[in-house]
Amino acid sequence: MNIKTTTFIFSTLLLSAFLSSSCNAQEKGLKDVAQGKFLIGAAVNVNQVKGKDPKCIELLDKHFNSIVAENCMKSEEIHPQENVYNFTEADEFVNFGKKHNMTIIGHCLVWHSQLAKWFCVDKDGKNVSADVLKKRLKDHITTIVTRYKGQIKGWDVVNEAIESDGSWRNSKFYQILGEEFIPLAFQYAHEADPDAELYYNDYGMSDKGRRDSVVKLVKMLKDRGLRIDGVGMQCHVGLDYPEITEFQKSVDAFKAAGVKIMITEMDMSALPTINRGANVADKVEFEKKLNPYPNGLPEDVSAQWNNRMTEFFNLFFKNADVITRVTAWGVIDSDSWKNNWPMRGRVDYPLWFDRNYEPKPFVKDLINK
Ligand code: 9MR
Repeated sequence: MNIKTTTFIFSTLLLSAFLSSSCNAQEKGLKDVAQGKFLIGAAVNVNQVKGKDPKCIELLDKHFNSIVAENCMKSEEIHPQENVYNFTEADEFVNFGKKHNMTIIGHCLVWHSQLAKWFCVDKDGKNVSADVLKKRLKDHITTIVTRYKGQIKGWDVVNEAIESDGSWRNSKFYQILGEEFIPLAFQYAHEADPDAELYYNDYGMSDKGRRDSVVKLVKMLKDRGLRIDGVGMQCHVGLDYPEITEFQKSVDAFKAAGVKIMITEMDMSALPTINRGANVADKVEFEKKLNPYPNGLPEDVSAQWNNRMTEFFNLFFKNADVITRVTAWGVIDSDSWKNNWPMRGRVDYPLWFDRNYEPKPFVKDLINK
């Protein structure tokens, strides 16, 4: 072999090694970056589950290893009348998760919002008695959890029962059963599937009042010998709230209370903040000045958004001993509920992938690190 041929073979080998390593780098998804640390989840909607958005499914396969039902398991959808369950979409969701090798999360068994109209009232619209509500809660939880036993890894058992100041939300469940509805819900869920993980899930979890009350709630459930595996920190955040240090304080507090933490509904609005919570009922009228980027996010705002996402992910990785899942509340920007809340018709940029299915810069940075 002459020197020319040797050089040629050597350069070809080098080039193919380079190409294959750069291909591998491109093939890596977020879930690979978080491998061994936490799951990467996404809330999916019925269109995605039905395969109507194939590009979105590609993203799910590449970057995610967990899914949660955005809407189809809420009582209004799955249990619209006392004696009527509608499992079609929830079944499709679970089958989709199994087909795509996802860890499947159920959301949510007890929530004051999107509550089936019949659930807490009698035929005259008056609150039912405590005994009637207990029976309805038990039937609801037992039927749903039993149906998906062994297929759903964990359930958001109770969603959003605590206000920002730490007081109990004055929901119909609370009005009728007091705080007892929470241990009852955890008990019924555990009886229906003893192997399922059980979570309390809420937004605004870095608010001190809510943080302290969630810790008390976890202790109360544990003191009674009930199962609670984790606390879901929804993480619907904005460019100017919450302070990352306050978020860390809540992570520390929940860790000290002896539960796992899941970041369950992450999105970050890039628009001016109107409302710091995530209460679906809080709405305001459309105003043009509060929809400043209808045709795309300016570079400086995008940079600010990506830097702050990186800060959040740094926090997640730093606390990977206790954070077991990080779930985005949707896949691409156009899917997000934030485009319509708290003001209908805004164009927001809150998710990890843009309207063209492209990863945002912070995602690319995480993957190429
Ligand atoms: O993203 C969900 C949106 O499509 C629904 O219209 C709304 C009401 O059911 O719920 C949204 O999801 C909420 C989640 O279930 C609980 N935490 C707050 C989320 C955003 O509102």
